[in-house]
Amino acid sequence: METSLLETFLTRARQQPDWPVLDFERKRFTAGELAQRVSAFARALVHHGLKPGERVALFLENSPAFVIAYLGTWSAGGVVVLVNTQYRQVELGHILSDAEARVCVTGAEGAAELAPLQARLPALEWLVTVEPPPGPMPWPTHDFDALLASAPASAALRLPEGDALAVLGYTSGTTGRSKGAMLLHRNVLANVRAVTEAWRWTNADRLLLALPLFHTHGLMVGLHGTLYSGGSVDLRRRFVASEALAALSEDASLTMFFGVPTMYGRLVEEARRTGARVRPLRLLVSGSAPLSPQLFEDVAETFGQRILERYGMTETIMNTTNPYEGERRPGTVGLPYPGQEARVVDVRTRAPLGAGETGEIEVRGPHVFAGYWRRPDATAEAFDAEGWFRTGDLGERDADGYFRITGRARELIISGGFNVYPREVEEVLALHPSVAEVAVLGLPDPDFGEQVVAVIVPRPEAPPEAQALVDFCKDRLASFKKPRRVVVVEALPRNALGKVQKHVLRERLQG
Ligand code: MLC
Ligand code: AMP
Repeated sequence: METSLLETFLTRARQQPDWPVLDFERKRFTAGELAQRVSAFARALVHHGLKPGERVALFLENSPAFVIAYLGTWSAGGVVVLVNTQYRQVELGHILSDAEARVCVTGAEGAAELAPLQARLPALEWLVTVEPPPGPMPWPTHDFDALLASAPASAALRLPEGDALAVLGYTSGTTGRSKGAMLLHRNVLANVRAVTEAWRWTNADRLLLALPLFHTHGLMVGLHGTLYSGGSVDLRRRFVASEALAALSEDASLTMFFGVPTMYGRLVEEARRTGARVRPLRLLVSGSAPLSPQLFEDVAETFGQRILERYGMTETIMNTTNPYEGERRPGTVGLPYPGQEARVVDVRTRAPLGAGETGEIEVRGPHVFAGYWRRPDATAEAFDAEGWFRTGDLGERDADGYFRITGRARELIISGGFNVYPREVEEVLALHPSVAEVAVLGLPDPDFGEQVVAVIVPRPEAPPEAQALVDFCKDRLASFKKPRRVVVVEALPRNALGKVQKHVLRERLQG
């Protein structure tokens, strides 16, 4: 029995080297070609001194290079650190220094973003770039293709053990400082088995994948499932509704599409505008953010298909899913995957609740991560003595076992499937000279589901200019975290303890 997804992929690549696993921008990679490059990348890492367990950050757009660097890092015994390409100085500096990444694989823009951070990243030793860097870099820098071409012909590569660390996925806590969720090879393997089994994913499947590979949905569902099942993937650099719709209408080989609700909303709009007809696929999956029953119906009407909604998170990969066979209920996230558990507990007493009662969702099983990187305090808080993980999501289970997510125990805005922690944006805005006080919250948005809104109390001597505040955020944080709306008030509503009452602000702003 294999102990890692890497082993499954390499074994199949040996047996079926001509398996056409990956298409990207009119270039096709067979499994044999991909495996050969994965091995070359791993040999190059080892040659340059990477030791087992050391971290390699991928700050990279979707491309074959991402897949090669990802699997190649595993093959060298390394640990992949995933970094959203929109991240800027604040997030990037924190993640790369916290993970003590030794190597970073990136593009030209990424290299430009990294360069000023040299003093903060003493562990970072060298870069691999998939495009020429914008100028001289403060680290030794290797071109990706040249690195593969010059890899030594042999190196002792060992397959990872199941208990070895595979990925650090950074996810924010309520403090605004993101934490690295430690996923082991056995977590990854257990979940991809469960997902492919639940969705009847086989080597006859071909997935259109336009989700970013630096997050769970695109990577650990889309790519992992493809590699595990022996199917194939049509990988896109990014999601463009017109292009995705054209592929879904014209390419008869596609059998699946996975997306966040924002993508489905845009696809429906595009289909209505152009009258394009999507071919019936075997499976449409939505997740990462709530899919409204209205959008579920719109997709059913436009595409003739009932979306399968599922629920996951960085720490646990996939938790629950609507059934492949059986009823897919709009507004629910279905039932636990095979071999995994989920329950709802009272937020205060932590006692398990019965059907129809609302509390916090907890999950347990072989898919659940091993804890937060170098944060035993946060890890201890996140688990109970019996190994149940507190998701921070509020919900209920109905009499048939279907889970419904009704809210969040933690303060979190999900905009177009990307997470924004209000505290992180508040900390940046509080540094602006015209801001005396600030509260950030999420309000409904027709395209992104939720939007970031900043409520500001200005300093008397420095009246704020909304655009300047937005730009201030954009210079420091990922652009999707910037406020879409800035509201100026004289005072923030506070309770007797002085805590900002965001629910009062929300009511006022929506009213
Ligand atoms: C982009 N922008 C966003 C945004 N995405 N703003 C708010 N929310 C978002 N989600 C902003 C950019 O910062 C930019 O602003 C402008 O929109 C245009 O950028 P773009 O790159 O052209 O955007 P677009 O291609 O339209 O992106 C929309 C999107 C993207 C839906 C394709 O957001 C996306 O790929 N979302 C998927 C996220 C995802 O994979 N989540 C999974 C997490 S895993 P400006 O001002 O700079 O021009 C997880 C677990 C699980 O949650 O269960 O799956
Ligand atoms: P992340 O930390 O980026 O992995 O985001 C995980 C969070 O996304 C979960 O804790 C949920 O709040 C949310 N999420 C994922 N899937 C769904 C879904 N189908 N419906 C509602 N929220 C979801």
